[in-house]
Amino acid sequence: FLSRPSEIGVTCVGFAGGQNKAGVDTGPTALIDNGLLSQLEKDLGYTILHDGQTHTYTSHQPAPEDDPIHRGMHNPRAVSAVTEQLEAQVYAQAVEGRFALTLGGDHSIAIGTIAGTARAIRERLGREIAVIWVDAHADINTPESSESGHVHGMPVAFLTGIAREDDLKIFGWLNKDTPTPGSEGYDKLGGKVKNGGEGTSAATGVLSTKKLVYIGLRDVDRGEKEILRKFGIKAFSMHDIDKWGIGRVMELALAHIGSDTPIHLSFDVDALDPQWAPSTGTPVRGGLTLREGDFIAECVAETGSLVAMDLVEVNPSLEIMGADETVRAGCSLVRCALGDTLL
Ligand code: B3U
Ligand code: MN
Ligand code: MN
Repeated sequence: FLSRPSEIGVTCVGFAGGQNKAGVDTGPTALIDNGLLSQLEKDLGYTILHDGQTHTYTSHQPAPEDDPIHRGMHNPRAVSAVTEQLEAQVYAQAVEGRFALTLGGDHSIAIGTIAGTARAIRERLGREIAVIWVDAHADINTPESSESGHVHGMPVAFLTGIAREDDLKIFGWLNKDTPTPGSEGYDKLGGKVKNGGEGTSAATGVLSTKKLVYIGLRDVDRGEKEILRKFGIKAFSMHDIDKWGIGRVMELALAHIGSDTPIHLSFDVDALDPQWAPSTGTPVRGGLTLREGDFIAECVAETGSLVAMDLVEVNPSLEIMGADETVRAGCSLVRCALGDTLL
């Protein structure tokens, strides 16, 4: 139902405000300097559409003194403004039938990329997207469950509507079109209330909790585990990968999504073991090998249903010795997702 896109629309996001370590904003430049776009163009034959910029959205961001902590979140208005701009950019790529590739930046930017892909695919194909979230972390904290206040640990909660905000300047723009929790027929999380009874534990957001699959988890907060259980979200941890092998895990993950569903792959480079990707803000040992990471990307490419990808959390200023390795690993993941290693 989808033809292989011949064009890739690239968006580079130099944003670090979803966490507290400088340098992740230079991730896109490092990936491009390593030859990523020319590889996609020359070796894989794609047409690349890129404005040549790494966007910082500076003019859209409030001054720090105008962006106080809200519900424990750091820089909430800055993250909201950046992701709102990014949503429109990714939408504009995907609605034209281009593969939307976004290079980050910290993982808070996925609020914009996934919302943009979801809107474009709904409009272009009348379909809901599925998301494969590859990460050491679940990034599904609500502002209240988060211990850090870093929004890069919350994007999935806002996308699914598990976390909500009415203030348009603080992610309220995301759920303009979805029901307000607590309104008639909906419970406090926005879940549909059955004949006045209990909520169905289905939140309403731009992404359904049923169309989300995690791979690579190994550092999940207590509050996040509760959320995963409550909403019955499909997750393959490192334990599952050890037990079943990455081959079986990918079969199960893709079976959960179902064939012919447009897929957005959101890949946090910290899913890889620090042995292969040390230059990232929150490395966690016991992760994916480089081959397992590439294999995930290859399997998703093989479905022919991949419409968008994020590669995030490459921070070349951390572990300088390992920065090259991390950048090379990132480039490899993107190439694999675009079919490089398929014969
Ligand atoms: N779960 C923790 C840690 C974390 C999330 N994402 C990253 N780290 N990269 C949090 O801050 O919410
Ligand atoms: Mn992440
Ligand atoms: Mn992570």
